Amino acid sequence: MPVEGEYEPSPEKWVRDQVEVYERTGGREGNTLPGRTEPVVVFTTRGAKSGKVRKNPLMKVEHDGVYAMVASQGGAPKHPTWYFNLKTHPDEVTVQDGERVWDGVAREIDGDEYAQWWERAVAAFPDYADYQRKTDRKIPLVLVEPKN
Ligand code: F42
Repeated sequence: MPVEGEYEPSPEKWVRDQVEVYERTGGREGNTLPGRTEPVVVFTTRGAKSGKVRKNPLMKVEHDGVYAMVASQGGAPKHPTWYFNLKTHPDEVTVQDGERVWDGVAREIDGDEYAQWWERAVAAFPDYADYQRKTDRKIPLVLVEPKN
C-alpha cells in the first residue's frame, strides 16, 4: 500500500510543481530534470519528525528493478531531509516511475556495493560527479527494493 496520510508538498516551488505534473499525467509530463533529457522518478517518504507524506523527484538510477536514491542535493553541504525520513521509516517508500507505482524498502549502501552503484549513478546523470567534488560529505546512496 502506498505511503498514506497528510501530504505536505515541498516548500520548493519547482519541486512541488514537478511532482504535481508528474502525478497528474502518470509521468508523461514533468518526467525529466527541467531543461534536460535525463529521466526523473518520484519517491514518496514519511517525514521523520512530522509523520507527513513527502514527495521528491530524483534522477532515475535503476538496475534490475532496483532504484537508487542519490542524496546529492546539488552538492550542498547537508544531506537532504528525505534522507533522514528514510533512515527513520525505511519500510515506507513508494516509487513512481512513469505510470508504474510500487512500494519498496530502503537500505543505505556502502563498500563495493556503493562503488558499483555510484558508477551507475554517474552514468545516468554525469552531474553527480561534479556534485561530489563540490562537497566534503560523501553523497549517500539509498537503494529501494520491492517489498516482497
Ligand atoms: N535532489 C537530490 O538530492 N538528488 C537528485 O537526484 C535530485 C533530482 C531532482 C530532479 C528533479 C527535481 O524537481 C528535483 C530533484 N532533486 C534532487 C531535488 C529533490 O527533490 C529535493 O528537493 C532535494 O533533495 C532537497 O530535499 P529536502 O527534503 O531537503 O527538501 C527541503 C527543501 C524540504 O522539503 N524541506 C521540508 C521543509 O518543510 O523545510 C522538510 C521536508 C521533510 O521531509 N521533513 C521531515 C518531516 O518530518 O516531515 C523532517 C526530516 C528530518 O530532518 O528529520
